[in-house]
Amino acid sequence: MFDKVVIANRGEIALRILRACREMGIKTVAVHSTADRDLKHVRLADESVCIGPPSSLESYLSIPAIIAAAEVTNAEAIHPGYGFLSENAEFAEQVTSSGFKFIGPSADSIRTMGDKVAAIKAMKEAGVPTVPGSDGPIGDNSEANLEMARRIGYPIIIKAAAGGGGRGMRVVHSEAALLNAIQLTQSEAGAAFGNPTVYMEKFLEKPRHVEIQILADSHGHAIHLGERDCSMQRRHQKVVEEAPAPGITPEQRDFIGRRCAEACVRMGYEGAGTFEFLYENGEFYFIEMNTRVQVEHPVTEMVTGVDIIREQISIAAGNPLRYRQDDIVIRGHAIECRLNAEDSKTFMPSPGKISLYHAPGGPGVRVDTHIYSGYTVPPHYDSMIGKLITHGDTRESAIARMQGALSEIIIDGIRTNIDLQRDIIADCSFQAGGADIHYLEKKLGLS
Ligand code: MV4
Repeated sequence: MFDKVVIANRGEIALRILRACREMGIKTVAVHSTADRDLKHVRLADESVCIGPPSSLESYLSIPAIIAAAEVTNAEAIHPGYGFLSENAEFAEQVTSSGFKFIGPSADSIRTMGDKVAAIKAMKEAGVPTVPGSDGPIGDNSEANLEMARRIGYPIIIKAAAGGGGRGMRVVHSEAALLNAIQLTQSEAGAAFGNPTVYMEKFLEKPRHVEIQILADSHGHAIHLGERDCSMQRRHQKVVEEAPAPGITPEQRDFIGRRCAEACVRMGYEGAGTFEFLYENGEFYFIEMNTRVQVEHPVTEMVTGVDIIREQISIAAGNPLRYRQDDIVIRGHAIECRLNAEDSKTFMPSPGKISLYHAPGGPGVRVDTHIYSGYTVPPHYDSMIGKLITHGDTRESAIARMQGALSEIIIDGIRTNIDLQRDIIADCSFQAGGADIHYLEKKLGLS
């Protein structure tokens, strides 16, 4: 096992990684900006290195600063967390060529999945169901493009190959709008990503976002940990996630999960990963793969008992997976509410000093957060300040525990989205389960 790991991230995920390292007997190095000296994990880490000014570009996104921190502390491996450099193939490559282990998949895997056209091609070859579409980049033959859209059927969606996570897409409802939409999306993609390649898919109008968590080791073994439903979102930011996804049968889970695990083995994928699907009328359609650990990983941990961060580290150290597929049993139900330092109604960020924090607790309540009374939320980074996760034998029990936790929690001094979360968990459609990806935005538009 590694002797020492650099945690190349901040906030709650840095603390989560530190906790996994501590349990594994691994020493930790916290790297932080000048705005983050008071982060909880910086205090708890064995060592800390200030890597730059508040601006992410000069700190958490600075490849040389992070590699230098690994060098001066004699660390063996670097965990990128999520966001920042976690899906940057160049970073993975430089970490490796500098003699450190990148805790994540190979640079090649990251690069392939970053190209959505290449990712979809790999999935089709592996037998993972995809959205009917162009099955490759759109060319410059207008007649052929019109014919392709006609065959797929309107509405269609044009997506940038280098996009993802909601960036670089355009829905087209009629033939009259197609050619212009292709051109526009191409030039936007060229400007935003330096790659004008676009592709076409059937636009699914009321899908749910259901994703499969996988783990794959460096010995050709891969397993899936079931699915999460992340449909409750606003502007491509997830707000509430849960596992398992309401209404998914064990047979469906087994079928789609095994396809994903098999795809990992085929591609030589190593580490944790998430296959994102749109789910509509009982069918799964692959859209993207994430090659990092995700914010919402705790709901999967709560229903499987698998420590995903621990497995990431163990896999990177070259160990075989400690689980076979038959060892994985989905037990009960888990829900996660993201806690953001933002106004519950306007969604404006609300950094500042937390004058008072009282954590909720009790059976089946997990709080992943770095905040404490007296902590100041800096204005320079994402507004997520933590996650409230509840687990119960049934979905109803997980909901009841979430309502209890949301009524107990106190965060004073800044504005938070706790009122919004109370509202969502009490919502009839949320309670019924299975709301689609547009539900929350519609609800907010009305209220
Ligand atoms: C789609 C779609 C409907 N049909 N693709 C948005 C984020 C990116 N990951 C893919 N996205 C979508 N792709 C087809 N063929 C609808 C969305 C979409 C969406 C997907 C997941 C979660 C929230 C979403 C919000 C709006 C649109």
